[in-house]
Amino acid sequence: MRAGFPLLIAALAAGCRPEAVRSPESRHALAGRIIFIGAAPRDTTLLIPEAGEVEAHTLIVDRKTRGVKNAAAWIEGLEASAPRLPSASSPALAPVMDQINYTFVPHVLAVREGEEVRFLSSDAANHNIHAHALEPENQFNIMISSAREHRHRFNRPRRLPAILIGCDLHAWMRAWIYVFNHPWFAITGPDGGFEISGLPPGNYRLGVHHADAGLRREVEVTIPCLDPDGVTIQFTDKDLAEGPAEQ
Ligand SMILES: [Cu+2]
Repeated sequence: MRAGFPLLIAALAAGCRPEAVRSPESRHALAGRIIFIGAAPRDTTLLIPEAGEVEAHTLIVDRKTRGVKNAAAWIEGLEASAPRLPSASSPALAPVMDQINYTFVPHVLAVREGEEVRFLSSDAANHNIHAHALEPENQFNIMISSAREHRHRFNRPRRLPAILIGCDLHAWMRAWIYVFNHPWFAITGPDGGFEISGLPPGNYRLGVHHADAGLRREVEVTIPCLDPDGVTIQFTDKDLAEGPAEQ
């Protein structure tokens, strides 16, 4: 019973029952869901003359599940034991941010520090890619067309969780890139669900962030987690007060 009580408290705080302690070498997945209860923005699309109807960059809540998509979830406290990034990865496997119909696709991308990110354009129109960051090594501002691509390796932002990517030619075009110095992260799908795999047993902090809405939370989690639904992080309209995470 040495560590049983604190483990139990940490697990219950995140809505997750602790499982009997497994061997330190075992690896586990943490499932979770980010939901929003309250009045979310109603206008979730924009009508753009060049592009037609595009998704507005705002808090988008699934009506059925109340899930919040495009939020980042990550584990803190394991960075020191993170496996090294493979030095020679195929460009075909590199994370891609494309521009399709005047929209960055995906709207939110999460990568590892030092990993090569490919920026493409599938549009006939010219676009600009402007990375807004506090760190000079994470900044760039280039023109791009379907005839060329741009590659960049980001460092982990020191203060803010995500780097804002914009197109100066089309003000509604924006995206976010999260950069982590470990592999334990995920971006939520349309139902707000996420899964982070490969976690050794232990107590960690789970960070969650929605950049457009400025939602941010940290909770404690215990791995392994017996609950098949994992952790549920709930935000309400009171959490919207802080506004978007502009840089
Ligand atoms: Cu553009």
